[in-house]
Amino acid sequence: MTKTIFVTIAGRANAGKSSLLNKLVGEKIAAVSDKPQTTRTKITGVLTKGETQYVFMDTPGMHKPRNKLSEHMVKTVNETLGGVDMIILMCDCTKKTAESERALIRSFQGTGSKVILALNKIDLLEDKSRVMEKLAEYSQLYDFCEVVPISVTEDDGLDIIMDILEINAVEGPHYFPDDKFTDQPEKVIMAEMIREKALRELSDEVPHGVAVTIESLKEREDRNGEPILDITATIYCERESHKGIIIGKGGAMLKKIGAEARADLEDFFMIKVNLQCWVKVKEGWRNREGLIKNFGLD
Ligand SMILES: Nc1nc2c(ncn2[C@@H]2O[C@H](COP(=O)(O)OP(=O)(O)OP(=O)(O)O)[C@@H](O)[C@H]2O)c(=O)[nH]1
Ligand SMILES: [Mg+2]
Repeated sequence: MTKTIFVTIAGRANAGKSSLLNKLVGEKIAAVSDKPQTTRTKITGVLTKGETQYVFMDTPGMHKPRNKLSEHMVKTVNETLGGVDMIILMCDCTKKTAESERALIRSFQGTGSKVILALNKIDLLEDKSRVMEKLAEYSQLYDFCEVVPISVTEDDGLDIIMDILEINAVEGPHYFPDDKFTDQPEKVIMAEMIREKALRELSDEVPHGVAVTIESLKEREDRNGEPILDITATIYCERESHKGIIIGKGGAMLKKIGAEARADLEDFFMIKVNLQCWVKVKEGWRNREGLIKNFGLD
């Protein structure tokens, strides 16, 4: 008999939710960076192991909305909390609890949601007894069904999470083909790989106002008869001054972002890639519904 479990991964920004999704699914499907608000939409990752299919939903980091885009992001989190079998609340055990996090936990109250508290980044704790303090602190906020200290980057404790999920999986059909690992279209994965590099390379306000779209995709043969994929992408930003920063001196920054993205794209799609990136300005797009919709972020 086949089994399935739907799991929402939620928590404050930068806690390591997308890192967890990628690690559990075993594929790099969600962008990861040290900048808060890296994830902007719900990203589904699927893992089928034996009879059990795990459907993970990564969500944007919970925060106080500052513009129309972040209103959509917070709405996405709230919508993704309902109707699932389990929730993993990802916390950063090196940080104090935030109000946005407490608000998220309050929203579990009265719903009877089964929530696993994952205390992430334990590799960064010098004093391991801090884990117990964190556990006590969070346990006052909600009756978590399990508490697991983990480190996603060190692959520590993730087997315990998988065991808990396996036990909680329910008999029923698999909702995705067994070899599928995400519901994200190819073009979205490509755009996110480029945006991730922009997030990692740029600083201050610039990366938060970046959106990426794929304009064209064409497979052809290169001079040696090898297959090559031509990708044209547009990197949008909010201001003329940001455009200059993204392009960089003599085009150096854009070249760097492009080269890093190309390496990832070639790894993921297992084909040689020729990537061309253009930079355009869409003034204040994060507050313009039409543009948010165009970028697939509504
Ligand atoms: N040291 C350490 N760093 C981690 C761990 N897990 C994630 N990180 C880092 O934490 C940062 C944030 O990771 P993400 O996976 O993007 O976090 P997120 O919760 O998805 O963030 P948002 O999408 O912005 O909400 C990245 O720099 C990760 O490499 C961990 O276990 N230990
Ligand atoms: Mg994320």
